[in-house]
Amino acid sequence: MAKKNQEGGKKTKVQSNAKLNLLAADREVAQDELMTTNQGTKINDDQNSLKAGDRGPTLMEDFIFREKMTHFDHERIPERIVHARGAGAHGVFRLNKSLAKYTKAMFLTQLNVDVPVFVRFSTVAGSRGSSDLARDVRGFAVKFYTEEGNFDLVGNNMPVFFIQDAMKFPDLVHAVKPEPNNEIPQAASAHDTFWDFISLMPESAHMIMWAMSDRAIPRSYRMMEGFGVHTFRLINKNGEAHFVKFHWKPRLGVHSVAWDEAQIISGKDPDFHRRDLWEAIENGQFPEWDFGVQIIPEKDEFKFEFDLLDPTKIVPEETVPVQLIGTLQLNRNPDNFFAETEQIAFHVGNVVPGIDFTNDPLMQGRLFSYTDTQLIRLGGPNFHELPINRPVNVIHNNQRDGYGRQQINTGRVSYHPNSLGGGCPFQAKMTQGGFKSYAERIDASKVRERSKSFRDHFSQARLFFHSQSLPEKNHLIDALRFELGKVKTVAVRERMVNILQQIDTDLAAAVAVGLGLTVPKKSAGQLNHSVPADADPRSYESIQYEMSLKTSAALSMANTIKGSISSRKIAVLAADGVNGNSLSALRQAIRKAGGSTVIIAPHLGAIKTDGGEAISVDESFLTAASVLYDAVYVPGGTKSVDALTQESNAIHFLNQAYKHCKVIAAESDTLPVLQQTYFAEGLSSGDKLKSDEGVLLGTNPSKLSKLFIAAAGQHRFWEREIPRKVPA
Ligand code: HDE
Repeated sequence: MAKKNQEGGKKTKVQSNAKLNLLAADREVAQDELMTTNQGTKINDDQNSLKAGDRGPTLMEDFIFREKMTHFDHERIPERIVHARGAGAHGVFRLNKSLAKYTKAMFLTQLNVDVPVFVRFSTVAGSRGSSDLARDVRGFAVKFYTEEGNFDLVGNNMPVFFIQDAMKFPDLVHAVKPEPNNEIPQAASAHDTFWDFISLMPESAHMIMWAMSDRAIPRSYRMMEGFGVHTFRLINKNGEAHFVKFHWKPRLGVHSVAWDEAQIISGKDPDFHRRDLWEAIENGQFPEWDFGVQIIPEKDEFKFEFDLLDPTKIVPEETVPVQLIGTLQLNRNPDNFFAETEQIAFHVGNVVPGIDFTNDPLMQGRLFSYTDTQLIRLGGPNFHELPINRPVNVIHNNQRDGYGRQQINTGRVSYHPNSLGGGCPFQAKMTQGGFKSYAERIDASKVRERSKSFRDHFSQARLFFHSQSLPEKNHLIDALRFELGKVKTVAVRERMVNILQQIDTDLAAAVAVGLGLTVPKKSAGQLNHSVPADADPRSYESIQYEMSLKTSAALSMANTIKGSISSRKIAVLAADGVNGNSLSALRQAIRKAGGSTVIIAPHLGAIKTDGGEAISVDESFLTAASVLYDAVYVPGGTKSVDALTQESNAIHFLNQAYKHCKVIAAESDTLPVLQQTYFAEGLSSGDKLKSDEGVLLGTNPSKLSKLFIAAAGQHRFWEREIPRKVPA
């Protein structure tokens, strides 16, 4: 098991190749094999069913046809009720700072051990075939196959949730899903039932800020943060507990697309995120995240202005810093989407010794829901035997039988205690790694209540809004105007404006203007709208705190990691006669910086450079669209410039890239092309585009490509939108 780490010379313990390559034994690789039925009978003709005469009826006895058709008829399983649309990948987790002081979990204490993981990213509301780019929360679920059993961190890309008690989850999901009479709209929260519910749930105010922010339209799964959301517990060897919040921090930073762009991508490439993850891994550009923890001693439980058990609250990073303790790398695509990504079954209750739960009422409900959902989705109690769900350690217990049982248990003993089976399997003592629940003391009356400490609904929503940059605030306001604009019931819009007013008056006013509403006067801590007759008034009176923290830098994507174009896709617009020297220098520079270029031309096949070299074309203007790329470069060359000037799709491409605040660089002889765009109309040679460092015009191609790469590393120039002159 122990092997020398070649690079560092350090001893690296690896969980054996067989374990890392989790599914190796179950992967079928067809190699010169003959076709058989599921019973092993070799098939001689897979083209024709058995008939009474070549023009006669098909015969019932055709077991080959019947087996094939029956299997096909049963190929679909129920999709997940939420998070149906997703994509996943295999990888490894490696710890670089031991948490032994806080937990006995081996995977959080043993350094340099490669723990296999499978990660599934998802949207929440849409069906399995819906677009990746819906405005939605993203699931970020990680299964750690540790030596002590599976630990599932079933998180999201947003650190809080809409509701505080699991009892409300079916209502939330019914409200956001397509409306049941006509099943419209697909994968969208912009409709009456969702906002009706939200407008009556002040506790969702904080989550709404996140869901209406650009976090809900990520550029890539690889550029999202992940959060465990709930407060968990870590338990150390001495049985001492600490509270913990889990975080994933993407090495590529947190980046998003524009809402208009997201909607176009949904049509041009609804698999955009799935494809992006797949291609990055195939290209060896393995996505990576740092794993972080916020640790809080038990004695500090009541030190905060909010309740640690309330899943609509964050613990600000300024209050409790995130310690980075390990890395996650995704490095292998699944072999089979269904067998792995579809059949993986996560469960918040899959924990290992050293990790335990808290009384967060949302978490408590999840502890029931996940197994329950797998039973119907995966057809019985043996879903843990599916290769993707099996732990890497061996399992022994007295559970038997059930649909689809794989394991062949031997012997006659399936009970405990027993003497006939020698007492096996034995219960594990704590010294042998047996799981023992944290003995939290509980002395309380049985009540259907929510703690008063859960009643502050707006102060963290305000903290989030105030922490956003100006472009981010504008996007959030636009998103609310869009979503509520799609709501037809005026009373619902009005109620939402009232909720927003509790968060921030300017925010409420800006949204109200877009909806043609006036903002009523604010009355402290009370919503101005009527609540349902049978409502519990306590849900509607919010105890208003002013958080001592006014802004948190960690909440704004403007402060994220920037500066690299690693794995970014650069569109190069070219035609016959393109300047071959500058094109090849550009491509080399971009490759060196970790990005890739896609040549987009008026036709597929190849184009000839001014020096006669044939360059193969990746996409035509018909198959490509500006929204699918991170930045655009237009190399010079007289003939190419002439052709692009005539190509209206090339002009549209540039206009759209500009609208979405992307970096555009053009060599100076391409001026006639730029002059056709709305943003550089009237530009004459020698002019510089005013006040926008994201649009570059240059005479010296090598200098220009350097400036271009540096600018593209900034991702977007959102400030471009601030004068609000960018057309819709
Ligand atoms: Fe889930 N959730 N959830 N959820 N959830 C499911 O489990 C549920 C919640 C999350 O890629 C379901 O296997 C309840 C919070 C992810 O397979 C279901 C409540 C968070 C995934 C379920 C919540 C999540 C799910 C549907 C409120 C972030 C996809 C299919 C009490 C911390 C995992 C399934 C994957 C999936 C129930 C709230 C994350 C029905 C009852 C909060 C990432 O069991």
